[in-house]
Amino acid sequence: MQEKIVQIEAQALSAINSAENLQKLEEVRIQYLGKSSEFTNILRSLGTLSPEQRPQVGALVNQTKQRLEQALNERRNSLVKAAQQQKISSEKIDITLPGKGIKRGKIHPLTQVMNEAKNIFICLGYEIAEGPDVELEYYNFDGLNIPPHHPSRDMWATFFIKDDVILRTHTSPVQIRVMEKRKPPLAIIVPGRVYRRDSDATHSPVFYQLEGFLVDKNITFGDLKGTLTEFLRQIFGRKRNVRFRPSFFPFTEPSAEVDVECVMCDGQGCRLCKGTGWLEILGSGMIDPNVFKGVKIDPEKFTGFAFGMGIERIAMLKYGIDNIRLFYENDLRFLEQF
Ligand code: FA5
Repeated sequence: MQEKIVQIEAQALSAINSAENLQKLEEVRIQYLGKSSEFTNILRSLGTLSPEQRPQVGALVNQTKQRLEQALNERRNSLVKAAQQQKISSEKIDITLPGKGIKRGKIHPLTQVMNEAKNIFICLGYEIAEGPDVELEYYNFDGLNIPPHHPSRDMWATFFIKDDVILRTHTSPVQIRVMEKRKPPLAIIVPGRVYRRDSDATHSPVFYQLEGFLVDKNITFGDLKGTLTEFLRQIFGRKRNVRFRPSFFPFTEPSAEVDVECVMCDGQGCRLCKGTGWLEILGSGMIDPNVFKGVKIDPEKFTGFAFGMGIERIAMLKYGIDNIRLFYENDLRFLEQF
């Protein structure tokens, strides 16, 4: 009996030491110390031994069992450690690898151009005023000498919200809002978003305008021409040709549109300028006496000029961009160039 126990212990120890993972080790434990193992059978059969043998064999069985349990524990610990070690080395992160850089944001090209335009006028002594995007029909049209049902309303393809409330089609309504409250001398610019039912390579349904107006005694068309020419020279450089072309706006008389030589084709004619060699960027004129009368400013005493320019058009000309939609698609490959 004793010999058998010694033999089982030797076999069990070798099985324990060669178990290569925790599952195998558990199988070894069940095989040698489990309920139906040879060892348990020996314990069960102790009763059949003589009274002299029983304590000796019993003690041997207990000591062997303790040694095997200790061997199992040691092997278990070393297998757990090895598994941890392997996990650590397989999940190792190389902290010396270069990380993903955080991209720096940039100011949108339209904001850049708007800021540049605003700064030029601020340096000329103008102050900034603002008005609402959702505007009363009165300020967008009637106050600007455009009565209801007058055909000139067709110049602005309007988005209506309800009968007398619209999305403003230009920044000119702010002229009326300011002149209702304040009296000349006035030198004001109005940056803002405007809306029209309009869409092609040079027209967007939402776009930015910068309005400006100067009202004082003895303001002439010469002041208008001088101011806008200086502005355009600062924006486009002294060499690019600019032309003033007679035009019509119900709120100015006389009126002029200002074109800048197309930068894509240098005036030769291309898709962007529709073959004309020129791109229209602003409307302007001397404020109509009817507008002054509506805001209780005496047109006999005061005169003034006003202008409204499209910021997208200026940006397209400055950077040689032939489609207005590029400004609104949020494509980083485009935006990162500015
Ligand atoms: C006006 O909006 C007048 N309020 C301008 C004005 C102000 C005239 C004060 C006289 C006195 P117009 O509709 O032409 O005018 O628009 C002015 C400029 O906005 C155009 O020259 C053009 O540069 C730009 N623009 C017009 N429609 C669009 C559009 N759909 N998308 C982008 N830019 C546009």
